[in-house]
Amino acid sequence: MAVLLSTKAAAIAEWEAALSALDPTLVLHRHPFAGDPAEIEAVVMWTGHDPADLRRYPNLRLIVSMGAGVDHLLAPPGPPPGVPVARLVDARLTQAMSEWVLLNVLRFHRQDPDYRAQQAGRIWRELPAPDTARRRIGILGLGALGADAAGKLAALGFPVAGWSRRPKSLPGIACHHGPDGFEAVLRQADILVCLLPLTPATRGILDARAFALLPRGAFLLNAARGGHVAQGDLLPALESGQIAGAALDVTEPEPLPPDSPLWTHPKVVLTPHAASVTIPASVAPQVIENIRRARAGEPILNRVDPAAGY
Ligand code: NDP
Ligand code: OXD
Repeated sequence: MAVLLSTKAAAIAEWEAALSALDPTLVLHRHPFAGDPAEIEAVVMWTGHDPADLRRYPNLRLIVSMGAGVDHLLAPPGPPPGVPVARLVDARLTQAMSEWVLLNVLRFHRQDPDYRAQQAGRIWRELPAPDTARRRIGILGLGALGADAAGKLAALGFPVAGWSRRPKSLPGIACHHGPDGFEAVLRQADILVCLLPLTPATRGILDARAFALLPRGAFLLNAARGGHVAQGDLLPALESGQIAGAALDVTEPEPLPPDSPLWTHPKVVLTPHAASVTIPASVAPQVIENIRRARAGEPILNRVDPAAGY
């Protein structure tokens, strides 16, 4: 029985090395697999792999995402019914995302775009000093990533409110949930951070209505998925000043097309889906453990609920 790996050409050798180092007996194949489909018992995959391909393997017992997100593998027709899907929860993935969030919260909080513009014009002028205790942060998604970022921002002294699907309690964070909670978080978010999974319930959630709920001149950070932002609503919100600046790590589509106005927009900071990149050696132990569990019929770690979409 074998494991099928499916990711970018540049990353596949690193995945093979990380998994083989922990279990040299593991038989690994690369996608696309031309052998007998009955051989494949687990698929470890990233984007670019058509989920319909998962139906080809009659002995499949486990599907693993190579990232925290699973929208790519839950896309229609979805995984074969009954086959467990696992995602990654990893300390290094979490740490890297919190670094990206802190970098961009501080960038806007400390008026870095304005100071860079002043520098370009050789202008030596002090702007009004920012007040951390009054810069309210809203975090959409209080899961592995959102909860960590929220805690680190609160530790810096920012007032932090967060939003989840189900009720939640996190020390030092004003936790909200459900539709009323969404509005409550947005109404007071001077800086809004999106760390939601992309599901049918969250696609397009950052639209003109949501932007209008924000305090005028709010900043937006999106490191979740490009599909959370309603295409066409962001630019007008930036142009009107309702949103004063945006840091985007994700777009739809990716890569961002060369003619997108976001590339050169003075209020937009872009990174190429690089906020938090999976390190195969760091996550290999949980992947190997899940393969062992799938073989033994034991509960899978970080199992995804396909009905909830994450
Ligand atoms: P988790 O599953 O741990 O957390 C998801 C959070 O979102 C939970 O708090 C969940 O609520 C909440 N949520 C889900 N649906 C809704 C909804 N309909 N309404 C309100 N809240 C909702 O995910 P992670 O924190 O690990 O990752 C989040 C996302 O970040 C990933 O799905 C991925 O898309 C993105 N990501 C991006 C990376 C990058 O480099 N740009 C890297 C890694 C991840 P509840 O707590 O109630 O379940
Ligand atoms: C992930 C990602 O979901 O890198 O892990 O986007």
